[in-house]
Amino acid sequence: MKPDFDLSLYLVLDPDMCGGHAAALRTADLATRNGVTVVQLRAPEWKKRAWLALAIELKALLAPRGVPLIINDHVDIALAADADGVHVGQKDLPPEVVRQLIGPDKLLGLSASSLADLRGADTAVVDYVGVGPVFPTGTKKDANPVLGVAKLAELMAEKSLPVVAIGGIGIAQAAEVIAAGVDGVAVVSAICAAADAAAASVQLTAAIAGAREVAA
Ligand code: TZP
Repeated sequence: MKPDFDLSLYLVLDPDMCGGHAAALRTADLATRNGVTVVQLRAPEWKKRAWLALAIELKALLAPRGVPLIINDHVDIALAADADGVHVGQKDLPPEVVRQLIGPDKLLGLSASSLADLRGADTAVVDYVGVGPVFPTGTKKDANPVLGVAKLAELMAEKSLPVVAIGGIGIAQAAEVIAAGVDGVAVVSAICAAADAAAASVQLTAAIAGAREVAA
C-alpha cells in the first residue's frame, strides 16, 4: 500500500549543503523532530554508492517517525534502499516509466515549471507535483525562470493533484504560497544552510500553520 503523506513541510536534503553524510543525517533528524513531514534526498554531485549509503541510513531514521523518504531521480537507489518514493524532473525518466519500475505502492513526484510541463506529462501516475522555482533561488543553478505566485496559481488550477511549491522559500514566502493554496512548501537552503536546522524547521512549521489558520 502507498504510504500516507503530508506535503506540509518538505525538506529537499542536499548533503553537500548540510556538510556531508553525517551532517545530512543530523539535519534530517533535527528537521523531522521539529515539523518536517517529507524528506527527499537530492545529491546531484554524488556517486551512487554514496547516495545508497545515506539513503539506507535515512530510511532507518525516518521510517519509525512515519516520515516518507523520497529519492530524487534514481529509481535504482530508491528500490535498493526501500525508499518510499521517487521524484523526477522533466529531463529524468518519464513518470509512466518510473511508475512501471517502482510499482503501485511507492510515491511518485514530478517537477513542473510551466503549464506545458504539466500538459505534456502523464500525471495520472503521479502522486504530487513540485512547482517552481516560485521565487529566485541560488540553490539550483539550472533552475527555470522564476514563476511568481500568480503563475503558481495557474499551474495549481491545471490539474487536481497535490502541489508543493519550491524555490527561494523562507518563512515569509512559505506563508505567501500556503495562502495561495498549495499543499506544502519544499525547501533546501532554508533548512540545510540554516545555522540551526531545528529552529528553522520550527519557524517554517509555525509560518505554515499560521497561514493555514488565516486562510481557513
Ligand atoms: N527545484 C526548483 S528550485 C530548487 C529545486 C531543487 C532549489 C530550491 O532551493 P532553495 O534553497 O529552497 O531555494
